[in-house]
Formats: sequence, structure tokens, C-alpha cells
Amino acid sequence: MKKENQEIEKVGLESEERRKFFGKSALIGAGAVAAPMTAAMFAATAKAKATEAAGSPHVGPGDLDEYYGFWSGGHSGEVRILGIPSMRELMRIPVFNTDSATGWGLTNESKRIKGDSAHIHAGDSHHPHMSMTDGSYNGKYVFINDKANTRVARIRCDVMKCDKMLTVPNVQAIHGLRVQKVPYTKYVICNGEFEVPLVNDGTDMNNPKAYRSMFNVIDAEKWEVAFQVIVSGNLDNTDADYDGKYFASTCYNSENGVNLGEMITAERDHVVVFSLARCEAAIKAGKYKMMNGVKVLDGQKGSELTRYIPVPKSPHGMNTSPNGKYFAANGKLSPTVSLIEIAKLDALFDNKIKPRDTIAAEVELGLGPLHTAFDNKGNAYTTLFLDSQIAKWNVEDAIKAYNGEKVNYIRQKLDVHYQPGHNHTSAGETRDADGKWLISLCKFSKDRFLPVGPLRPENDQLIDISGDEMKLVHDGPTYAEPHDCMIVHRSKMKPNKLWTRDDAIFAETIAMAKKDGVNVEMDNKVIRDGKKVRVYMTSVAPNFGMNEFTVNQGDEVTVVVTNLDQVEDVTHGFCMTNHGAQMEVGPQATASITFIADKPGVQWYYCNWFCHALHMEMRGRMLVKPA
Ligand code: CUK
Ligand code: CUA
Repeated sequence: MKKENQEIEKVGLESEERRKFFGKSALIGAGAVAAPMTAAMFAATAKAKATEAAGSPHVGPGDLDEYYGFWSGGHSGEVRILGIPSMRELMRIPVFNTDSATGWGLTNESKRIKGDSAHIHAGDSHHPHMSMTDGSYNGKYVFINDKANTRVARIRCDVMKCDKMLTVPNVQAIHGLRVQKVPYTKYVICNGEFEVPLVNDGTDMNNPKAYRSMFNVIDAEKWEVAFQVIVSGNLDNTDADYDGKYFASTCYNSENGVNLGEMITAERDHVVVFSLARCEAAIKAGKYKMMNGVKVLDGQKGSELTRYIPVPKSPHGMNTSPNGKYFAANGKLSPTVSLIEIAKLDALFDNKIKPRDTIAAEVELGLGPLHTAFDNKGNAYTTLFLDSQIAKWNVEDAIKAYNGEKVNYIRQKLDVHYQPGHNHTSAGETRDADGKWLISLCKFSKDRFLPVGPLRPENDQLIDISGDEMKLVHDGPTYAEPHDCMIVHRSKMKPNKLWTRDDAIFAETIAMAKKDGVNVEMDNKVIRDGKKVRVYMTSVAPNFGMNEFTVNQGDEVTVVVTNLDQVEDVTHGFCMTNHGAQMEVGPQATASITFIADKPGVQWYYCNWFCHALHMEMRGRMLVKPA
């Protein structure tokens, strides 16, 4: 411990000197941005800027952003879509949370998607990542983890709604999540962070040395756990290579401790590398145990499926360089980022070299490196949590310096505000990294915005990295807590304008209607089935197909609304007053919600999504006869 502290102090001093040195250039950058642009300048440049060169984040009214940004919402449980570079929030996608606008978590369709966790209304989403083909985003899915409830969800990018959710068995707290990049995203990979007894049934409380965590491999299409791999130590973040061969996870708490002191005693922890081919071969050969319906492989130290590469203790972020050469493990408690040379992993798995032989460099950057992003010019950008800075450094120069050459690999340090966690460059986790924009997700905003009470927003900062110098160009307050984001060029995205009538999200509701002899596109009907009542109605602005219906007190009422409008952007809603029942019904969608009619009398229902000049009049009455 003591030695480690001295090291950190020493680096701290150097870092202070560097901060002075680089402070000047950072100031010049900030000054240039702070100078107000004239209206004429904006008008002349807005269009070009929005579609081509980075520089100004200004996107004029009516102009479109060049990129989609997908943001996690942390313990708000959602995913958000922002336009980049304007940083305008375009949409929220409720996933692990409950949302009263869309009815997510309330409607029958969303409850079916949430499945065994439909009763859970909270979550903690950290890592949104898009499916890829040949190392490029393919615009199909975004995957997101729920650390709080050990779930993974899938968002369909054609409708920008969550369509699958899965509670991962045998592990606790899904944290790091990424996708297989090459040849395509067959698998979503994610880490079980907290170690637990391997049969966690309450009989194994007092033997923490036997607790384990697992690496989880999920089939992205079939949406099931393909297999799990038991590891030694705690897993944190993960990423995949660009060859379709290896996954790598940072691993802290190699001590298997259960309190802070025990978790940080060892000088080194690990990066665990998983061989996909070896894991798949082991599954084929039947070398697995079944646990709660999942095939579980043993990848603990000494296994042929994994290799443990020692790195300075408690590494955090794991990022693959877009040229496919390196896994970068971010030191957190160490002021370094460890670069692992991916080309050497074959030899490591064949036992021709030692684990540490794969280390291309341990790059000294500053205090608290958490995550690294890359541009297309060989530079890396690492967040320094404790220094409140982003360090821009050149990867090949850093390797030269590590090998004893006298080169300055640090290109710039930029102050950010404050304490950054993740950062992300435009398309930087794909082959298409374009070196235009960098987002710094700062955990604290402190003095940057009007004070809004003891709870302050966080601060997402937009940095122009298209020139030689990083330039801070925008501060964006955000609600808790974007851990991570990713930036996708708009050419990759093709979202639908309307729902299609055969969409799988409401197929079961349509099947229920068919059983009831109801054609939801034509009929407005009440079906009574004992104490269960199903009310089918259409909606066309500004009318519901049914103006009144009658039920008995205590009935379980399911209202199914089909929006027949074919007009882009005309979403209706359904809200039954005093029943906590409300939902979105998109154009050409069917949605349903179930509640107990427990109050006798007249209850108005109304359309709660503004749809028409007569939107206020779009309502009807439910008559509840007393029991
Ligand atoms: S973790 Cu939050 S700052 Cu969950 Cu990706 Cu590093
Ligand atoms: Cu329909 Cu408002």
C-alpha cells in the first residue's frame, strides 16, 4: 500500500507540472470557443458544419444532426437518444424503469417483454452498445445492462423500443457489456460483477473464498444465455477484438475479498482474455455443467479457455483500439493504461509466451484513468477521474517511450468539469472511428449551471477533436447518470416512421383479439369473460372508436387500443383517470393495459398524447356499476 501511495504522489507531481504546461493551450482553446459567433457567421456555416466538418456544435433550427448518440441513464434505468453535435435530447427509451408517458412497465406488451422481472420497476443501466457487422455499427439493435437487477435488454432500432429483456442466472450485477464485432454480433458479452456462491441458495454464507463471478455470452438473436464462464476474481468492463477470436475483461478483487480493504491488497489484478473458439469447442465437447438451465464452463486460472494477464491493481475500463491492435485496460488505482497486443494472444494461448509478454506498454497518464476512446489518427483519449482531465496521447509514441525511447507521447491534457467517467469518440468503438467528436461524461457539474438544490445535474461535455487540439465546445447538464454513450453516424440508422401492423411487440395482443373474434382494425367491442372484460377500440384523431362502455365493480378490465392513423407523428394515448393506467399508442400500433375497475361511477378516459386540435375532446366514459 505504502509503495503504491508514493508512486501515486510522484505521478501526481508530474501531472501537476503537465497541467501547468498544457493549461495554456487548453485556455486558448476555451477562449476561442467562448468568443461569440455573429449571426451571419452562424448562417453561413451552420449547414456545412452540421453535415461535414466538426468545429461548432451549432445545428440550426430545422437542421439535422450528423450523429445519433445513445446514452445510458444509469440508475434512472433508461436509455436516451441525443443528436450530436447539438446535444439535443431527441428521445428517451424506457427500459428498466417505469414510464408514465409511454406506459412502459404498465402495458401488457411491456410486461410481456420484461417477463420474469415485470414486477421490478427500477434498474441501473450503464453500457449501451450497438450490434455490428464486420466491425461497423449495423443500426439493428442497442444492448444495455442492468447492474441493479442482473438483466440485459435489447432495443430494436427500427422502432427505438426495448423488445427483449433477460435476467441472467447464476450471477449478480451485470456490469460491463459489449458486442462481438466480427464477423457480426452473434453474441452480446457481459460481466457478472459481484461474486456469489455458485449455488446461491443461502447454504454457503460463510465461505466467501468460494464465491465466484462469471462472464456471460448471450445469443443476440435467440435471446438466451449461450454459455457462462466461471472466472477467478471480480469482472468489471469488457470488450471484443476485431478478429472474432477474443474477448477481454478487466478483473479486480483477485483477492476474492468481501470488504474494501481485502479487495485492494494485491499489487496486481488481471485482464482475463476469453478464447471464443475454445469456449465453443468446450461446449461442443460437453465440457460444461448445467446450472439453472445454462451451460457453464470453468475458466478459472489455469483453464485452457482463458488467460489471466497481470496488470496494475483494480483495472476498470476496457477498450479495443479501432485498428484492432490493442486492448487498453484502464488503471483506476494505477496512473497507467496497460496496452495488450492482440496479435500476441494466439501465442499466449499456445503457451509459447508468458502473459506479461503481451503487454505492449504501460502508459503513464495521470490520476484515475477510467476509460479510453480513440480517433482515426492513432491517438487515444483517456479520462482521468481524479485529475478532472482528459489526456490525449499517441499510442505508438507511448509504446516507444515505454521501450525507452525519448518521445513525448502526451499530446494534450484538457480540463473537464468535473471527474469524468466514460468518454466516447464518434464511431470510436468501431472500424469507422472518424476523429471528429469526443464526449466526456462528467460525474459532477458543481458550479457549471444554475444551482437547483442539493442534487445537481451531471455534465456531458462535447469536445471537438478534429484538429490538433481538443476544444471544449459544449456543456450539457444531464439527469442521473449517464455512465456511457456511443455515437453512430446517421447513415447507419433507418428508423421506421410508422408501426407495421404485424409487429412482434403487439402480436400476442392481436392473437388474443383473434381468439375473442375481434378484428382490432375494424371492431369496437366489449368481450366479457367472467370477471374479466376486454374492451377493444380503435382511435383516429380526434376520436376513440368507442365513447362508452360498462363494467361491474371489481372487474379486471383490459383496454386494447389500435391507432388507425397513418400520419407520421400522430401518436394517441389512452389514460383511464384515477386508475394509474396510461399508455402511448403510436401510429398503426396496438397497445393494451389492464386494471381493476374498483370505483363505482363514471370514469372518464382520455387521449393523453396531443394529437389534434380536438385532442382535449378525445375522451369517453367507463361506467362502473356498484357490486
Ligand atoms: S462504469 Cu461507470 S464510469 Cu459502469 Cu462503465 Cu466506468
Ligand atoms: Cu388522440 Cu390526443
